[in-house]
Amino acid sequence: MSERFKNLVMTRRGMLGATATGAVLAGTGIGSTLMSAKTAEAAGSSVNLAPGELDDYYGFWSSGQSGEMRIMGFPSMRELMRVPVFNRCSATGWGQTNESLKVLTEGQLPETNEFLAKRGRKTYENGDLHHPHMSFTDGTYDGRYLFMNDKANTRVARVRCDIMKCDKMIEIPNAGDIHGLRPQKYPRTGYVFANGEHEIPLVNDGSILDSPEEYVNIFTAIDGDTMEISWQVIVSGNLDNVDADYQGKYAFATSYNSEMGVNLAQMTEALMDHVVVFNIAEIEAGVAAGDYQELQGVKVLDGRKGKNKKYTRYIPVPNNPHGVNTAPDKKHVMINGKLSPTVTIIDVDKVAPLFDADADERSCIVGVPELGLGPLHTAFDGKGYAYTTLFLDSQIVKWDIDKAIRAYAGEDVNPILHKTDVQYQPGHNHTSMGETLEADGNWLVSLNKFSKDRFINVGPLKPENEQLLDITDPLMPVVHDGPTFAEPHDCIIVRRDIVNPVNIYERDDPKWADATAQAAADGVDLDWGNDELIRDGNKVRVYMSSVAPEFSMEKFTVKQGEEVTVYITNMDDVEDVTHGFCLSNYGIAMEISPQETSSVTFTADRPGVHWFYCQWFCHALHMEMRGRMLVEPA
Ligand code: K7E
Ligand code: CUA
Ligand code: CA
Repeated sequence: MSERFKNLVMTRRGMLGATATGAVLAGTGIGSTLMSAKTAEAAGSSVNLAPGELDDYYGFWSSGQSGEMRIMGFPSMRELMRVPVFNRCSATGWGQTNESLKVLTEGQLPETNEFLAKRGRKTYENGDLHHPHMSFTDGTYDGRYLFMNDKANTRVARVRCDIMKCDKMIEIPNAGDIHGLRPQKYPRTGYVFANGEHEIPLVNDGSILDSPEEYVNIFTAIDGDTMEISWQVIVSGNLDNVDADYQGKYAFATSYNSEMGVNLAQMTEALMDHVVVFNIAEIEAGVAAGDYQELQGVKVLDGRKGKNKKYTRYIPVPNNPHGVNTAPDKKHVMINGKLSPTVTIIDVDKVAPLFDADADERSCIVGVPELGLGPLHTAFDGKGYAYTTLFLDSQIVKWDIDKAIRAYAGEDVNPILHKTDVQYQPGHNHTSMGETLEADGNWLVSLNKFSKDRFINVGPLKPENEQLLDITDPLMPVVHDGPTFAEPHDCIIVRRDIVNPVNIYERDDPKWADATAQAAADGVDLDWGNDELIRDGNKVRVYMSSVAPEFSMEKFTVKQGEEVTVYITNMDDVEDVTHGFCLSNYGIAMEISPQETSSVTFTADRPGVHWFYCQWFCHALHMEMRGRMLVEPA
């Protein structure tokens, strides 16, 4: 791009930005157009990366009801990768390969397996991924794992950051529909906390419908290292979002349905709902002392209101609260009011006294700034400021935490610094490194639920809109719009030096340990890529390898009705040479990345010649990379 054209583009971008914030700036006496144009230009130099330039951050994005996790380059907002998790993936074979089916099914509940088997399925085919979060050590990201929830089918999954693939998934028993999810920040993860959002009878066997007093909600702590459930706590009211402190003592979860209503009118009846505080040390002591019942193999403690005040406390807050966000000052936890135009500030240092017998639960509240309509989530810059999404006002409001606390104490100060219009109806927002002690105050992304008129029309279903705000500028100009498909709820923005994935698989990766063991039993060494067809009763195991642009087997023959497993090892150890295996008219395809082994099992119930071909463009002779499976009629 020529300098002249670049300036032209930047100026135009700046003008548009100024229009968006114009209403807010009116009367401030700031030369808004000039100012925004200037900052947009400065920010533009890193948002609009030149070809070949790399981003400073990784963005890990939820995809909501698409069920996958997405990796973004940030701040360019370029989508780099889609990592299938709760969904099925036509490209990689997630949900179809033996390696992925193992991950998808090994943590499923027995009753789920039974239920799905009746439908001829092995696992759920949809998911609703809301909250991706990285593992922590000492209050900041450590680059080991990403954890995420599935609201649709009550699951929690883990992605390995070295290969960016899901390696564990568990279905959470007893709970209804996991929503809020956050890892323990200190001393390390440790626990992954997961909220059951939708209340269900504790023993949900179909005998109870209209006795809501027998419904419960369940808070779950998962061991992030083993992905086994450590304990669960029964609570009063439902659970929405959760966050942990920086002390390793507490977790805080919002409840919008403290009423335990089953319809809208009932769920919004009370003016105050609550935040549940979980006392981790007391719960661990309760587990050690045997103060639990065992349900579906899990230790479940009773933390309902008035039952055992050691485990939980209930802090009344207005009103159907939603997001919970712990500030990097290690001290303040923000509860976003949703139906209340306020954020409630909890001081972590004032939480311990709540567990005394007759403490006033609201004594830990040190601020309740009124920010605007529909506060949902708050992000931080590490400099004492907070940034809250206002869903109804379609704005990001920047406010001063200290001033909000002083105002609550009676001082005449206004904590609000600036509001930037976003397009439209923001849910989550997130700042670079913002949920860690290393919050750097460079960028904020606003995940907007509606894009309306921001893009050319694609029909009745519109994309969502994600906007990037430069928060080094006090006016927080919007410097980028980006459409996304259904429906990123949440994201994290991680400095790139923290994330170091490999380029090529190690041959001893545990991902295909089952294949290695089966091959060894069949006298095949996968590392050497030898070809073999083993017939074992009604089962056939086909071992082959691939080196661009050929499969090691030109053809193989099986009989109709046989159960066939094809194992393929990609012997290429060249970066970026991924092969595929697509078996035509069998509905089968999978990814085989450099030095990876992938396998798939199917019944050869369709006679004839079926070409298998490489579906990942790998070589000038990629089209020629194919072979035949002959299925002889029975
Ligand atoms: Cu959409 Cu975090 Cu599921 Cu808020 S949640 S917006
Ligand atoms: Cu191998 Cu295309
Ligand atoms: Ca309510």
